[in-house]
Amino acid sequence: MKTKNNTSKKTKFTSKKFGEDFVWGVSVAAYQIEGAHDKHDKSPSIWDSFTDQIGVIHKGENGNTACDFYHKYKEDILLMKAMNIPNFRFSLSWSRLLPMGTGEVSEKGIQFYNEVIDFCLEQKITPWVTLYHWDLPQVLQDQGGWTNREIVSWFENFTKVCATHFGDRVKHWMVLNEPMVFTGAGHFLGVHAPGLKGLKNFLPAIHHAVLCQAAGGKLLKALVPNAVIGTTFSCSYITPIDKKKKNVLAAEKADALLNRLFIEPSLGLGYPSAAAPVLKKLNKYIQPGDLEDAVFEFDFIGIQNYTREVVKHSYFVPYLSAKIIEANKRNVQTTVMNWEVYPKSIYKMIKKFNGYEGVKKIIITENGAAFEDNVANGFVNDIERRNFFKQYLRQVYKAKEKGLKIDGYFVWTLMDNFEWAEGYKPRFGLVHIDFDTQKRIIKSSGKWFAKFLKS
Ligand code: PNW
Repeated sequence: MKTKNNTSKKTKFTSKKFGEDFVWGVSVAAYQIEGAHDKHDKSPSIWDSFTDQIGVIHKGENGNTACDFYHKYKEDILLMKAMNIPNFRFSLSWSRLLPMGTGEVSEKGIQFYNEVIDFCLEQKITPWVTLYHWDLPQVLQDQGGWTNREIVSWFENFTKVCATHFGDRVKHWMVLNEPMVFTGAGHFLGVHAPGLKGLKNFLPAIHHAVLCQAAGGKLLKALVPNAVIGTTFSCSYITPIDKKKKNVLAAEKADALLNRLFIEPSLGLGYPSAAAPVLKKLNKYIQPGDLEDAVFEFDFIGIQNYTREVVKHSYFVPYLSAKIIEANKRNVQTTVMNWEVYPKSIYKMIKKFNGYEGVKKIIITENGAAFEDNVANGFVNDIERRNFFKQYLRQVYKAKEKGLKIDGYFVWTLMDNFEWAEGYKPRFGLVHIDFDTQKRIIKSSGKWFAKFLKS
């Protein structure tokens, strides 16, 4: 018995195994947690307007109050502290800082983020700031938003405001959160704000996001001394349903769109239009010099992985002739999002991004899972989520052991929050929130993570 215990102790899987320099943290986003949607000077963002529409969000929910982080940020930062979490990734609400989108800065907005940043630093938690996590000011949407090339100068102005007000204390920055999701879901499928559809919205939004990604990076570099600058990408391991040539080609197309579209122009590789010919239509929006301007040497790339996708050829999907086979049709373990639990996906993605010569560091800036949680006697025993983290982290460790670049891992997410079109149904948090009382309970996954980090 004794020897058995000793050996299991020796091989215990903890954060130590990843080395001293490995970065650990949790991620959140402004609209998903802050609430206070019209407090002080804040103007509506596209998510405020989108959630006002009927029939677009699960149960008609919205982020008006969300986790009330605006008022409860101290409690939440102390919860992080209690869980031994050393890094906190959050985003800035553009319409809180610049209610008119451009022009005059809101002092109240600046004050709120100053307080959050200062309280993090007091607690020895390092702030990692995402400039844009999907909540464009509605006033800018009224002028075309991401489809208007003017967005580049609006975004530069916003970046300048953030860099000059917070850059003295914030050294870790990410320019965009998952441009594929806000362009694809927001400007092609119409299921996220601003609810636009079709190539005429999708293509210009893609190109302008690519320009902003680099423009934001360059400005941060110029304005923030010693800044560590990244940007983040969603990514999923893509496999064809079988080895038939048409399905393999369909999978390559999906890979080009979902995994390569936004990183490759930043590395000077242009758009992956050979694999996804529909992207040739981007030429209409590309002006001379744009592909050079799209290049920026990021200090790190943030990759956000949850699942894999299985793809097959389909004549019925316009432009792509490829379709994703939903997880609930494949007889696999799924989450509340109907995403397959597939731990190897994170390893495959680390490997894929290691394949780009220009990528200097790779940090997992999001990974997590939504399961149904039950509160019993004040406890949430979320075994599935704990197992999810253990399995995915084993794969991250495998990448590290094999000598691949992998420099950090952030959990999505600190606490249950507003999950976009799915409302409050999917719970991704390490901390449970009762949205009626705003009471917080650290789940058993949160306690497990705290131990994993401390030991
Ligand atoms: C990310 N997909 O979105 C976002 O950055 C978060 O704000 C969000 O809450 C979290 O993941 C969980 O959904 C994604 O279809 C949206 O693969 C869609 C996908 C992945 C991530």
